[in-house]
Amino acid sequence: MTPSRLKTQDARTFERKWWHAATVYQIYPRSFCDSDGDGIGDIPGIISKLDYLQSLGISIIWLSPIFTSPMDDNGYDISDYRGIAPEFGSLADFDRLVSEARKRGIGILLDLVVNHTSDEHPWFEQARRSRDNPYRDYYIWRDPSSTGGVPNSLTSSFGGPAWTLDPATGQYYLHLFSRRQPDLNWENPKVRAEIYEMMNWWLDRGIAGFRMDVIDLIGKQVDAEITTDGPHLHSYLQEMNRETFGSRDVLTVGEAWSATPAAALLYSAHDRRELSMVFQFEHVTQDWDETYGKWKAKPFDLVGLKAVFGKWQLALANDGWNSLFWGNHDLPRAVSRYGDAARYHVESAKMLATVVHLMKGTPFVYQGEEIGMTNVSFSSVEQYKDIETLNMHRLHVEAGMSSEDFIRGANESSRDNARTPMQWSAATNAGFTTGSPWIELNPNHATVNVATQVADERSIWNHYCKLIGLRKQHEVIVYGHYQSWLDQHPDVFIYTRTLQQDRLVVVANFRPEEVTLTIPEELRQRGTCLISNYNRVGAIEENITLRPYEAFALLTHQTSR
Ligand code: TEU
Repeated sequence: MTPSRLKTQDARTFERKWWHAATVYQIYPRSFCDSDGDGIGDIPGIISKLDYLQSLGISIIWLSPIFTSPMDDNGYDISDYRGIAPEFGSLADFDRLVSEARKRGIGILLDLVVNHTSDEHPWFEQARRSRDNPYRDYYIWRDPSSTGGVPNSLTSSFGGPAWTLDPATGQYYLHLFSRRQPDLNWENPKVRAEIYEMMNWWLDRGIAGFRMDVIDLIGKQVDAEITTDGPHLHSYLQEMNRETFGSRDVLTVGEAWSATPAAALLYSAHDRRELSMVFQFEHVTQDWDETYGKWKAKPFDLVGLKAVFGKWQLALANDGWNSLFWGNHDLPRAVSRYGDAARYHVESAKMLATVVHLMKGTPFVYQGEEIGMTNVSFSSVEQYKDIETLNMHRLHVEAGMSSEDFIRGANESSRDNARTPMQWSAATNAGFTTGSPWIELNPNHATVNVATQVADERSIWNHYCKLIGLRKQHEVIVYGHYQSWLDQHPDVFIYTRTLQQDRLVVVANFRPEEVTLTIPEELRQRGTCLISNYNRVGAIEENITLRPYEAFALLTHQTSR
């Protein structure tokens, strides 16, 4: 069954890649497993959980940054690209992680944060010494405006201007994130050469590829106030591909908040020689407010959400590749956001997993999602640790909002929702640490934890195992053509995947109540029920009643249809 190219019902043939049938698991090292009792997760802790990850069935770990860092942004501010942060372990620990993971058929994806460094990186420490320092041009400096203020109106993602004055040299430097994350100057060929050399150094250690932080920003044109999709972006990525991973069989995932389907094809089309895929957020931002973004979400709109998923599935049907996910370390917990964690925790978590895992693309599971971990319910700002949340709290309170109102919103949208410690068991601190955790645990670890779910055949965890396994068994899940049905239905998501004689029908109810609907004639069929979060068996009839958050997938072989 494995010719290297596969004719699908989509117009073009796909060259098979090892990561097409793989599932990625994202680890946020600080919050995953602490082996030495300092309250912070570490690499030996991750190694101790590799058997667990192997039993889940994943093939790749995306490790959020583990490099030396003052941790202003939990490691997304790197001060030594070749060093491991001491709280996470040593380079020897990292090498052991790569080899132990490989023994279990798991590759390690490193988080490449090269839009910016830490202000403690030696390059920046040099650069700020004088205007004629050889490292000055590694960063982006501008004179004050004619009125003595910031050079222009670019703002930081974490609030406030993107410029900070360096008093010693009298110029401003650019930082699209915190002032402790100065942006590198990608227009400087020396910067690019240093980065490529560093990437090759890690590739030579046997990693499986890179997730590339905010890669859509590296082509920026500061004076024109263009940050995303700058004119040199794709030529830099083609150069990077040539100079580093292009000759190696690795996976590269670019984080691109700005990506449209057309842009995604520029990054990931087969002949472009750039990246394997982008991680784009249109489904995530679909219900964000135009002005206040995630801090003010609009009511959930399934019709809009289905349209976004469908648009991406079709746009990359013949070339390029999709990443599939609900959450990551920057986003709230999926079951809290899209499901009903209070009344239908298990049902809604399984439904959400079913919907994204059976689409075309590579699924990403964010740590704890496989047991349905939920958002926090913090009541004071001191419980929050995330720089973005703390900055936004200060700015909103300065603008007149009460701290309580802000926290109510943050409990739904803060990045810390995803960063509470992994819930391994019902033991003290959920088995995450024997010390005092760097951020409070979610008290529901008494009931929501790995130990309980691994032992329970009907758990969310076992549902994820099944979905990850199905992708390895059924080519229709990997390569089948996507088509959506009943696009205007406000409660139910139905799509089919078709490959040669096989057709998979996926049906999901997004509501906490029963929904009855009439199934289009073409979809009425008998088949094998591959997965279900209730006890659905193998038939879809004219009238069907879906239970709250019910989801199932039926596979039919054409001759039996
Ligand atoms: O995120 C990019 C980014 O744009 C986010 O900060 C986003 O604005 C925010 O999370 C929305 O709430 C990447 C990393 O994933 C993030 O953790 C880092 O803080 C950021 O880059 C800077 O490196």
